[in-house]
Amino acid sequence: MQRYSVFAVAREAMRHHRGWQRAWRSPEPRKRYDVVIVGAGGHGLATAYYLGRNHGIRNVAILEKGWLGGGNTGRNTTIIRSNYLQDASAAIYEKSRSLYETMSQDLNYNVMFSPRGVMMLAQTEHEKRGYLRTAHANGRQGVATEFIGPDRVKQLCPIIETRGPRYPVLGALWQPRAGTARHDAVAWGYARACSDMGMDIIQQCEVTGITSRQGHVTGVETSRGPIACGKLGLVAAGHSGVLSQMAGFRLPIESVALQALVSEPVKPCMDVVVMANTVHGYLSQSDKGEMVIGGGADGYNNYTQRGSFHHVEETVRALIETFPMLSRLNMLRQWGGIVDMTGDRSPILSRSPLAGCFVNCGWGTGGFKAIPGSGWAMAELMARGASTLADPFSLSRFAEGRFIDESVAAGVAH
Ligand code: FAD
Ligand code: PYC
Repeated sequence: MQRYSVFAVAREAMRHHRGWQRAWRSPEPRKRYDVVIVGAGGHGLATAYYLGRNHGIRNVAILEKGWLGGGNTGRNTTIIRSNYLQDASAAIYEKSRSLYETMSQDLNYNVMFSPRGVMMLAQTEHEKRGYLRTAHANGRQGVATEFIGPDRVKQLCPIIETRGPRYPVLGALWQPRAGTARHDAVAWGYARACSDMGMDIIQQCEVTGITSRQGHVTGVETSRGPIACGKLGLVAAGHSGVLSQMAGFRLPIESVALQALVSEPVKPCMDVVVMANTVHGYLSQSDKGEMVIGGGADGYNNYTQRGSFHHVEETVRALIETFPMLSRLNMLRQWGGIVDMTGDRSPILSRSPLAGCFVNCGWGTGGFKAIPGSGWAMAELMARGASTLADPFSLSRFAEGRFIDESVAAGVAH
């Protein structure tokens, strides 16, 4: 793999940038792989990467029906944090956040991780008590968060109206090393590293069927022909239910649209991320100057990657009360993705009823932050059959009633 560095940029500048290699190969699919991963989003690519890097399993194909990173990985609002309540969640999200800290160096690819700090506003007494509880839990879990008062909120983010008429800001749960990263770059960085390890990323290759013999997976049918495999990982976010049906089992997942929008670019006015969950809105400023805005998920199941119009209005209306300056901005564009929701708002990282077939899904509205941690844990599960980080998130928890309730920490109304 050609290394990216300041010297490489200087060298290429001298020869009119004619020497850059393609970041990843586009091979024809082979007949068989040790492992096939369905879905070249962040989680599928990270799973493949850690299978190769941590476990030496490199005869791997990642199959993608569209283009890599074109699902939720390239559609999210890039918030990274680990301020969850339950121990199992704090462990995997904090592992993930810490992997983000060194991801650019690990992958030799600038993912623009920006630990600018994330605050979750408390705008009711109930919410304040909830975040105080999370701050205490995080203290015991080794996750650095604190509850801050309204004056500190205003100091960190001057454009907030803390004395709003309906929902004054009573404080916030503050995680200073949380932040954002460039979402496409995360997918591209993993893809480049996977390709460099000899793995095949096959785009425009839709999985249409899953084959098995005597209860064990044997391969997949695809739009580019059959591909045999020893192990199969289903990592398809909002389409996980469709794939599990092909494998002959059902998942406790609902697919709904979540959308986001950005304003016209403005001068720097906000260098933290703010989530205002009582009013259902969140806000940050991109490096290009756009205000990045999101709200709650649509209230009905569907597979359209658009989102409904009334949600845009609701989100902006809610946020204007806390951020009055937004009312003067023109909105530039809006988009949506299909998120995969479980009942307890925690992911599923698990073996499945079909031997050799594993599932990684249920990240819902909050899986961008989890990409490296999830890939690390899923790779361990697929390679070794067990993983300390993944095991609490097995499918069996739904049968056992052992829910990992993160409906508050999920941070987005649903
Ligand atoms: P995806 O990136 O969706 O990848 C799955 C891939 O599987 C897709 O590329 C799809 O084409 C492919 N696929 C599906 N079916 C098949 C098939 N049959 N054959 C082959 N390929 C198939 N999370 C955060 O942590 N922070 C945020 O700020 C945040 N904001 C969000 C905002 C929005 C608007 C949305 C929609 C989501 C947001 N999320 C956020 C959630 C986050 O984006 C997802 O949880 C995460 O990206 C899921 O990654 P993934 O790799 O599992 O899925
Ligand atoms: O999980 O932090 C999050 C998030 C923010 C916006 C959407 N999801």
